[in-house]
Amino acid sequence: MVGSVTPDDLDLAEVLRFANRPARLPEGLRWDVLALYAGVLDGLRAAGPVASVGIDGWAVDYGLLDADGHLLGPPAHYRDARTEGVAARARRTVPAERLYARTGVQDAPFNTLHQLLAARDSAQFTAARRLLLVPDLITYWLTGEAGTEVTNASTTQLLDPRTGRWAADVAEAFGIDLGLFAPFRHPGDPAGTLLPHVREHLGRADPVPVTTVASHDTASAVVAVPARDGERFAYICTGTWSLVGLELDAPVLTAASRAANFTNELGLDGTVRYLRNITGLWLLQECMRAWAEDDVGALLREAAAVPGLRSVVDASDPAFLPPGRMPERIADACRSTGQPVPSTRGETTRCVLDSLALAHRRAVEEAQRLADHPVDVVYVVGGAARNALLCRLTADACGLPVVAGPAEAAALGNVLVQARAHGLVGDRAAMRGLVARTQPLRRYEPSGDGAAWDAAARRVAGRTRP
Ligand code: LRH
Repeated sequence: MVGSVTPDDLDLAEVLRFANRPARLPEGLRWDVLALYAGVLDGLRAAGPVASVGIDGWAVDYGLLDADGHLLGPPAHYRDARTEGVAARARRTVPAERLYARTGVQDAPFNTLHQLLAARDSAQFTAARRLLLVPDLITYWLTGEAGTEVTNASTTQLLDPRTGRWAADVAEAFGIDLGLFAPFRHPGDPAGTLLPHVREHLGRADPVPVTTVASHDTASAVVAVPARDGERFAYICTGTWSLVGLELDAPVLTAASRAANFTNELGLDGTVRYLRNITGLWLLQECMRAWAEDDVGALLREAAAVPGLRSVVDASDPAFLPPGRMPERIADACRSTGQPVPSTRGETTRCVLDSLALAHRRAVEEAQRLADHPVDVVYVVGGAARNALLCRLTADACGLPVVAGPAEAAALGNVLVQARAHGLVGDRAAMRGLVARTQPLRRYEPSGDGAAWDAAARRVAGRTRP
């Protein structure tokens, strides 16, 4: 994505899109990170003469480097089964209460901490001298400079969200050597310049700066939430996941917050992203893969034509985390909760969308209560901003207006942080104002039919915790 930023204008153009296809190797599900890097290089070439480059990506996963700085193998996918049962064992070393009080991170099987505990006896881990989170790994390959970007580091379950520094006592209790991590860098910091062979590939003679952005894609997306200054808002960052929550000044580390499985991740300028991970459009993506269907528009039309709220599943149930057999798994979940089993693609799609809207509502409600932070509006950014049915259902379920857009929020947030580092735009409020003035947004008012959603909520109640 190439962004053009002036104090009055913000424009984003897609120059190249490539697939991110993990592969199942005998040892497990792995990311094809070389293909991703090759895609990045192709994209940079297609982008032409840009003034700065910034890399963001999904959280928690990492590559391990040996003493020569060489990658020790493809990074494991956070949906890989290697972390099964690890969290429960980890709690015997550090009790859940203490771990949450120190790191504020949700109890999820894929947290970096659990991945490290699952991997630590492997030959690969024994040889590892450096750990780079995936966006930091791409940045390292582009610049030769290793760093640990702090918004993404906050998803490892090894960071203290109150200080933005490592929770050294937690790492020590688990025997994790924090020396594996490179020094911290913060959004806006320089991250080096493109290495000579990269510049040669791009046909650039001049040094091209790489700028640290909020490298966790969700942190970048929250930067581009077009909220007005002083507005009381919740956000839903949509895509494979739905990340539903609030922007706060300080983490919420209470027992009630832990029980509700909210996470405290760091955002731009020391803000806290207080949110819940919901198994977002992954549910639909996996159904589409099973049906060999790539026309989401057709499915949404079929879903709009069938009755709503017939069957709902718990979209934050980690049972939906692994890939495979998604339509059947959704049908099983409906059957086991005594609800009608969706039998057509339209019914299954409708079940997914209703379930997501319901999970959005629950997270918006609980976040407000747990953080004592009421909101008046919900911003939907990311891919689902283009999904009118899901936005409408979310507004109805939450009983709040939804403002949808931009769909490419993570890319816009990435570009805005680079632009700020280069003196082109002001503070967070100015960035958001620029998004609001320049990007197409659509507002959905709630229909007021709260009772039907209340009844549906009761059907999946009590099934949120892993
Ligand atoms: C979204 C995301 C999310 C994480 C998950 C692993 O892409 O970064 O915020 O929880 O991937």
